[in-house]
Amino acid sequence: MTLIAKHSVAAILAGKIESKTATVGVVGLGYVGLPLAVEFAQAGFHVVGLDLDQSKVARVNQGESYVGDVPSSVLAPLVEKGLLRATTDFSAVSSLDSINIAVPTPLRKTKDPDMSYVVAATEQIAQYIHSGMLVILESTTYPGTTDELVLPLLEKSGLKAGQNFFLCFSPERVDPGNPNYQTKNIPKVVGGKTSICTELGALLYRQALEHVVPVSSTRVAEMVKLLENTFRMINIGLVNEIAVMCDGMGINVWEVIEAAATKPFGFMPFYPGPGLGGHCIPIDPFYLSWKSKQAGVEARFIELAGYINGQMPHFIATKVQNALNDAGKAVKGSKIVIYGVAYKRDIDDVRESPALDIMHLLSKRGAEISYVDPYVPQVRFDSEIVLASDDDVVKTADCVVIVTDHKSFDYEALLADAHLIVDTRNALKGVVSEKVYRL
Ligand code: SAJ
Repeated sequence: MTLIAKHSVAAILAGKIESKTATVGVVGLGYVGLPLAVEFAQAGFHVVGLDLDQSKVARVNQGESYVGDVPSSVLAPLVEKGLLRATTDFSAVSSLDSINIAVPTPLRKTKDPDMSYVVAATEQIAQYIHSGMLVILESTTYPGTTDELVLPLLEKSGLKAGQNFFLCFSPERVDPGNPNYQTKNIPKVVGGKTSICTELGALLYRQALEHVVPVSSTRVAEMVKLLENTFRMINIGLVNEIAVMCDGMGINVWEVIEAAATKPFGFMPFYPGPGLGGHCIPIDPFYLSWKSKQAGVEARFIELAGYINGQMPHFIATKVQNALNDAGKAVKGSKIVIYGVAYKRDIDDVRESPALDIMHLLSKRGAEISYVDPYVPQVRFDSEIVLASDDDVVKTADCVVIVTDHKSFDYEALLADAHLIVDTRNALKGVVSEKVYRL
């Protein structure tokens, strides 16, 4: 805190933060931004949420949540008390003392980072930024983004980072639907352009969150998140390769992993599956490999794991083909039901879901495809909208492929009704039956 005390502009902002008289902004009211805005409002700050989507803005101002982790019963009182409001009008930035940017950072088809959302939000902020503001980027991105992309755009205002405005990066670690860890109790890493920036970022988060982890720079903070999710992606790739090995050797990989997981140290179980879905794990590591290539370092683990994970839908399609062949049938003309299309169990998100790849591969081989998923009423598949079927479709199917093991599925009924099952998630753990094939 001594650094701040010596810096008049920083000291004024620190005083506003500590007295909760600071007005806090959040750009991007999605599964990251809305919970964060709510935490700041619950801490007593006046919060302004900014989003391009008028319907999101309207729903927030009506106290109606559209994010599973934020109950409307929590949101509505904050709106009613005037602690939280939303707008599409970025001129509101001129009245803010701090602003967190939580907008998407997708990949282009070429696996290059798409920074267009970050640039658009930053350019809007740059129009209204004023002396004494704290800007924190939260969107997952490559190391160097804050210093090389965001900082210059903001300094076009004539202000100087670290002198009359403050700039940090803080990775979002939101895990939608996680019953144990939510925004308030997930440790929050934050790194600033300067030490004073870091101290101010940490001070702001400490008003609302339980555990703050300051680091020495924005690049360290950016790299922390990429290490976390690259670690996950590569270990999933490893266990998928182990599964393919076990398949070739006639070994039950699920039993192997379960037994290995009894090791009380030095091992962490990951599980094979039909491929890698979601908007984090398949995406984030390629932000790292893209940037490291620029530094002249090949990210070989990432590329290899990406290849292996990307091959899993093909492996599953071939397993389905072989199972049908064992029953004297061809894929062509067979009725195949995909059981579960969300990218992981008990959620409704189908982004990057391997189920869509498997459906495409089997359809290309001439199968008649339908799907069952209580969380997903319809999907866009091969440029058509396909509606979910109900369970009855199982009885007349030639093969059912369990791709996402929702807990709500009745696996006993499935086992009774289906003629042939390919289980990619060990949902039928321990079941021994000629009609059950597993990864
Ligand atoms: N998957 C496997 N095998 C595994 C684990 C996951 O095949 O052992 C697959 C899933 O089926 C899914 C994909 O990988 O298709 C991603 O699954 P995920 O469990 O990693 O879930 P995500 O994508 O929601 O990841 C988020 C991440 N959270 C953040 O980035 C803040 C991740 O860091 C978390 O570790 C993860 O949630 C979590 O633990 O739930």
